Amino acid sequence: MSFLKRMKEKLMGTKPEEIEVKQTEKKIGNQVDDVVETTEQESTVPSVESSKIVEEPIVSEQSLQVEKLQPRELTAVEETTTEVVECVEPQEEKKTKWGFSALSITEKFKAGLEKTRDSFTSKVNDLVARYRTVDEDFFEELEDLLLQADVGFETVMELMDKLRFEVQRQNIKDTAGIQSVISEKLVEIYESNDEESIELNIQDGELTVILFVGVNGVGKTTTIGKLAHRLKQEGKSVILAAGDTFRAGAIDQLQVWGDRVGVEVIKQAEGSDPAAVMYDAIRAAKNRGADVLICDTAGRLQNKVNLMNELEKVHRVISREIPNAPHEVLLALDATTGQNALVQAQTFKEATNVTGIVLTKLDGTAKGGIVLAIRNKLHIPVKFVGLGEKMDDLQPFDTERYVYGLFADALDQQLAKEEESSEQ
Ligand SMILES: Nc1nc2c(ncn2[C@@H]2O[C@H](COP(=O)(O)OP(=O)(O)OP(=O)(O)O)[C@@H](O)[C@H]2O)c(=O)[nH]1
Ligand SMILES: [Mg+2]
Repeated sequence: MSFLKRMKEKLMGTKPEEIEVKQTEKKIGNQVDDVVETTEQESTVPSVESSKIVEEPIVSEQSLQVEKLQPRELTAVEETTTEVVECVEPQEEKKTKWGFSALSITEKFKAGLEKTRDSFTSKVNDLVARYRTVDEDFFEELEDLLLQADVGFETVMELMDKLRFEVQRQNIKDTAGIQSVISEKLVEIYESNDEESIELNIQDGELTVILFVGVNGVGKTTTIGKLAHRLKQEGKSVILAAGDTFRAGAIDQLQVWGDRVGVEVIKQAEGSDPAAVMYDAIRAAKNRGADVLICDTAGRLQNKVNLMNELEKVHRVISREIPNAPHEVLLALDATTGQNALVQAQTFKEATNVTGIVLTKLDGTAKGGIVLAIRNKLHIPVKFVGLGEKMDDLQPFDTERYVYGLFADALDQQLAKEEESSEQ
């Protein structure tokens, strides 16, 4: 079977783990009701905008925007809620374990990668149209395009070697259809590097602690809200810990997400010790018999020594209460910062034991190739990607869906051609 047919089957088909969810449909339905109720209470949620920004030294413009963006986000919740209801009801046979249809997740990747597709893929398409036959000049130009999309030097070199080999092996002369060969090789490269699972390390019957780290403005708090929503949809009880006691408004921002998703937020006054918040939160989570505790942290500790000290202290308090915790340390990286994200990752990797990466704002960059560079350079699995600002815009990273998102239209066309010629 051709690569495209296999891919189509995988993306559209009902996989075994997707069937499981049908049994929990009722639960998902109830939880959607919960979300609706939460939305109705939204007007009582304190607006983060009203909290003063007192901080001076490292307030970036980007983080100020976070506060300004709040009112717009609140309106988006209503849309999100409607969308969830729509997804849950009509397409039951395609339900995945997340409660969305298999097809709609693929479409989310496609929509989230639109900017990358518009820039990178359209250039590949132009190249294909200009060259027609595969030769060394074509390969060189393709190599440049891949480097511009932030795919990363090593990955590009590996891909080019594989492409040259495949073109020779299959005696491919025509550039038309090369997108499918590139896609196949990208999947191969990504999966061969995939030493660790992207599954969250969720403890069975015990409290799981997930710690979020990352510099300011990358999307930690937003991702925590989205992840809480996702876990709640899976039937887990979730508690949030407001460990960013440093930035003005950070606690309220997490509380807004807590109210929106319908989960409790454990917090203390601004300026208090984050380790003390973690201690309280673990106690509360244990008392309530919660399944997952997700901890927010401050993103302002640019200084490596401060960062190490603070993370070490938070870590110590958490593992004193639960020996194997935190079970996940997720590093949020902003895809729009390109190569800078790789530098940040390196710093955090030295400061703490990062177990996974959440690559946020993939929808906001034309250089979505960064996913591949991160995987290849850091050897830390990208566990989730942020494909938008809404509650259900956080998706587990999926190589096929990602690659499909990169080349969607070209692959659709090629598949249609393949299917047509196999019918004849
Ligand atoms: N388009 C898009 N925007 C996102 C995504 N994730 C987060 N954002 C936006 O990024 C901005 C910053 O997000 P926050 O969650 O406040 O970031 P943070 O890392 O908690 O920031 P600090 O608390 O300042 O350290 C917000 O406006 C979010 O809505 C995403 O996947 N896509
Ligand atoms: Mg935050």
